[in-house]
Amino acid sequence: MASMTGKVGLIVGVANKRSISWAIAQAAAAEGAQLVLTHQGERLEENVRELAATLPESANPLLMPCDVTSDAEIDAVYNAIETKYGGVDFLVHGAAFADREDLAKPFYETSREGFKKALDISAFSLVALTRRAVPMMEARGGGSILTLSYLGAERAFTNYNVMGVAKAALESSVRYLAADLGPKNIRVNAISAGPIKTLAASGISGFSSILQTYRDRAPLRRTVETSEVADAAIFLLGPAGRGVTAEVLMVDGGFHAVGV
Ligand code: NAD
Ligand code: 0WE
Repeated sequence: MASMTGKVGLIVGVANKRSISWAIAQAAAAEGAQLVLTHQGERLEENVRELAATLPESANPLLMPCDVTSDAEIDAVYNAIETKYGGVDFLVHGAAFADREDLAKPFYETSREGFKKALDISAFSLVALTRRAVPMMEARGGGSILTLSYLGAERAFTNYNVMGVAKAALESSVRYLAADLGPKNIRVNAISAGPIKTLAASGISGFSSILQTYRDRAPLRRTVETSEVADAAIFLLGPAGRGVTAEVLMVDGGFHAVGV
């Protein structure tokens, strides 16, 4: 039987067909999960509606707007989940944002507002989404929470800047949430993915050369695809990952492990 049959998942961070969260949604649906997909504002609603229509019927998707900076929108998502499905079993957090100017100038020039915004959207939102999921997951005997990170949390990459600081906070949040929620059988993990040309990578100056560096140096001598991140996500979200929590799983072709 499919490994996620009867499970309900909330997936935050689908923008278009190239989104890592979309690959995870497709993989979870293929494993029999029912899905709630959120989109950031009306701008992305049509995109996500068209994508949701391509999911297998068993996914029975619910679409909701959710700007993760809004407690009211987050509350509305969980209220709708309670009404339609009675609860949630897993959460995929794939939202990240920093002002573009903060990804183009030296990190020491980051403004207070830019820092706050990047940390709010890219790190605190995991805490805000988890907080509301906990009672429902607990009532169902446990749950699994997954977020997406990047090696810039651990190393200083040119131009990644405040996003690296936000990813460091995100990865630390994974460990603290895992420590809190383990006794409730709720697991919390991250995947640190290698660079992939998604919307969040568009217009990043030098992104092509970052991709090429991974092709040149990663042990697998290539970059990773969203479907490969999704397969690792299914492991962490599903029954095969039942012994794993507080982990940051590198899905980057091994790039993180090598030096010069
Ligand atoms: P993407 O642009 O498809 O996804 C980013 C998502 O964040 C979008 O859906 C966007 O709508 C959402 N978002 C931004 N601000 C938001 C807000 N205020 N409220 C709600 N949603 C908001 O790009 P992606 O590459 O699939 O990114 C998904 C995750 O993967 C991000 O956390 C990113 O940091 C991480 N990641 C990406 C790469 C890469 O190279 N593409 C590598 C490692 C990790
Ligand atoms: O997490 C990311 C990107 C996140 C991101 C992207 C954007 C572009 C558009 C956050 N905020 C914004 N704001 C925008 O206005 N990645 C892991 C991909 C990425 O982004 C980089 C990278 C890599 C890798 C930026 C600089 C250097 C490397």
